[in-house]
Amino acid sequence: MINRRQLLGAGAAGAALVSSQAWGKTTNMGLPEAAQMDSAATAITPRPSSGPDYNPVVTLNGWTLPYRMNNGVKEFHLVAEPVERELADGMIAHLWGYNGQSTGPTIEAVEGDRIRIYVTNKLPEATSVHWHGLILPSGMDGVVGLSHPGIPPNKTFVYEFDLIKSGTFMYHPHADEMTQMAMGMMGMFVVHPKDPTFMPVDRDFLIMLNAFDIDPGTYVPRIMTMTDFNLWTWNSRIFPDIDPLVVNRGDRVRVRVGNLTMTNHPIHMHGYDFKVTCTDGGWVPESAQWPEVSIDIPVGAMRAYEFTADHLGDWAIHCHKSHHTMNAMGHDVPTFIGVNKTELTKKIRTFQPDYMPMGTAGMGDMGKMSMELPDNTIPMMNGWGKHGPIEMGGMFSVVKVREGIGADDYSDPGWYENPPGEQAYEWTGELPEFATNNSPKTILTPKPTSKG
Ligand SMILES: [Cu+2]
Repeated sequence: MINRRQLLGAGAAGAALVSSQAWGKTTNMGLPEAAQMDSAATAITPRPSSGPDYNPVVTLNGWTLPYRMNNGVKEFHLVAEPVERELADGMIAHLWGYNGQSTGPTIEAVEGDRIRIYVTNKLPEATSVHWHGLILPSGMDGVVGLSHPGIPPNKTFVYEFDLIKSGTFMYHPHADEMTQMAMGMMGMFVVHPKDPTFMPVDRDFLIMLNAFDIDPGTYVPRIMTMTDFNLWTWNSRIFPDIDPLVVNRGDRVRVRVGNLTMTNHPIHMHGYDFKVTCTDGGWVPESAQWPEVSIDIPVGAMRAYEFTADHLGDWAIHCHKSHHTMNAMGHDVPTFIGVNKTELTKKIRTFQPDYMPMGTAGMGDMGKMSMELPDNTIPMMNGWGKHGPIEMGGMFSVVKVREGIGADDYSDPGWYENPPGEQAYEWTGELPEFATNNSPKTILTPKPTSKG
């Protein structure tokens, strides 16, 4: 059976083959084939075999849109359409997206490219595509009524412009925006620097922050919700089914995070400090890069940060708003901490035998419970780690730094095995031998602080 990685690889190889053939001179080619993706697995794009060299990004639980060359122009075909997206194993959402998925595929190209993007509208209403952050002619900017008329259902419009700067950008409709974005229409747009030696990294991860309000047992997001969403997602995926960020020790790593939700998200990564190196406005010069361990991603913005992966381990990466690491929760539940519900529980169980009292000792127990759930939903927090329930959902994943991970290997290496003496332990009255002897332990050396 061909897996998705091979399929995508074949697609990209096909595109390269097309570009090297004589019909590059043809000026009257038909629409490029619209690639479709039927899976929410992370698809790894191979490094380009022709044209300018770059290190493709890794869109967690996403993929990159294939292209073809037509007379020196890089051509893409986006199809705006209703899609079924697996937000987590066993939970499907009926969304609007692009080419079979929401979020849409990542568009990758190179600074200096001329690109032509065909946008076919298979939605029941008009749409458009705004290229957030890109510098382009006014009429290509995708604001319905202002830049050009809306793309009617069953029509295809063509956007064409030069990519004059590198960086991380986004795309989304600028037509009935509230509905179309609440339904999941968005994607990332990466323009690689023409000079492959400009700020190179070994691993380049991409996360689009998005959010949905889908009642348990239903499939379609509530589009009128303004702030009280119940599913906080990365690339339309919730923990524990967001793929880990797999990294080889010593790798230079970039994480690009775009935010098209209705609120800000402070993204916090454990185990490291990092430098903010890019916004959707452009690259941050080295002298102006600042250190962080959490980076707030404002609404309608992108932040990229970089670090060198020299600390082995399993490191949490998550939104620091604690409600954003929960799945499908209601917010109108009273607090029961310190309340003895024993008598009440007995009474309720006379007519509702499955009733469970919630939250009398906090909510941590929810991670261990297996309650009967409505159709098409998943527990609030059900990620399990090596040492028990992680008690997280939503916007959470794990940066897994290991020794000896191959350059193109992003497969999950499993849980980190803490070396002896490097895991918190229960006090039993005296220190264990590893704490009292002088055997070597991991010594963390502070980095020299930069002057100024
Ligand atoms: Cu958040």
